[in-house]
Amino acid sequence: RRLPCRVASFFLSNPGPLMSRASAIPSLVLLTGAGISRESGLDTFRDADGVWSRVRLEDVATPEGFERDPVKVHAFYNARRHGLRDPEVVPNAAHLALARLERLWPAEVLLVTQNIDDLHERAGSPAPLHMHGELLKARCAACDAVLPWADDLGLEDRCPSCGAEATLRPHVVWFGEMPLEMERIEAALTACGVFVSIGTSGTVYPAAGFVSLARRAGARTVELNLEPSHGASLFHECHHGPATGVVPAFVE
Ligand code: BV8
Repeated sequence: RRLPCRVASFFLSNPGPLMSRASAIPSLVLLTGAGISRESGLDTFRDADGVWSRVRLEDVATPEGFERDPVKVHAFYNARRHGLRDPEVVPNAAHLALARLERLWPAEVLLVTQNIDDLHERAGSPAPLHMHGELLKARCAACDAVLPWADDLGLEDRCPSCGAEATLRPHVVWFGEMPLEMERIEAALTACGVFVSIGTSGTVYPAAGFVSLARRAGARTVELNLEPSHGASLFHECHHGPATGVVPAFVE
């Protein structure tokens, strides 16, 4: 099995911990953000035309906002769910390139995404780790069951798992809530050989701190983004441009 030449030459020119480590821990950790889905037609958050230019995150992406006005939050996520089902919204060349890499090296690559869309899955990624949750899933606040968000599911509906009433919420990590699977992510970051951050502004923690964690542990760190992120100076290597250009170029 050969690593795609760009990635293989990267590993070979940076032997570091990766080449000396025969471990089950992923050698390559990928982190994606909203920028990777931009060319598929989904808005980013902090670009001029981004999600937070139209609605206050405090109102729709915090537990307090949900407490204050669950109908408004429900409408916000329903609109994004419907947007995701637009036939024009399909995985792009960047999603597909990462899926190819994962298929080539299933045990070596961990894909962590801040995104709550399903474009990595639809591109063929076997098991993206959605650290901020998933738009197409609901969670019961009473029994923690996670279930598909069927179109007709309403906040007043009973939980299909425990029967509790009006306990359903989006299975999404809001500000002030702990991202999912952090222990697994941190274990991979402190043992990987290469960390690649793709399409994220480096604004939101703890994801924005992953590059420092990986670098301190000896990994090579790479940023692939439209423009320098807030953390660009922390990376060993940066390639700036649209994801559909820089990601396949890096992977191939
Ligand atoms: C937590 C909901 C603690 C889902 C989101 C220090 C340490 C720890 C926490 C904090 C800290 N400082 C502050 C905090 C609190 C807070 C935070 O980080 N605030 C920020 C605003 C300062 N963090 C939290 O609250 C997190 N929780 O820390 O919990 C805790 C501890 C113990 C117990 C309990 C709790 C929770 C964070 C998750 C919040 N949820 N969203 C949803 O609705 O989607 S965050 C939101 O931002 C999205 O999830 C999004 O994924 C995420 C990151 O944004 P990006 O993906 O980077 O998108 P952005 O628009 O910013 O940038 C896009 C980039 O793409 C740009 O750079 C652009 O140039 C580029 N681009 C554009 N087009 C393209 C492109 N690139 C390539 N090609 C293109 N075509």
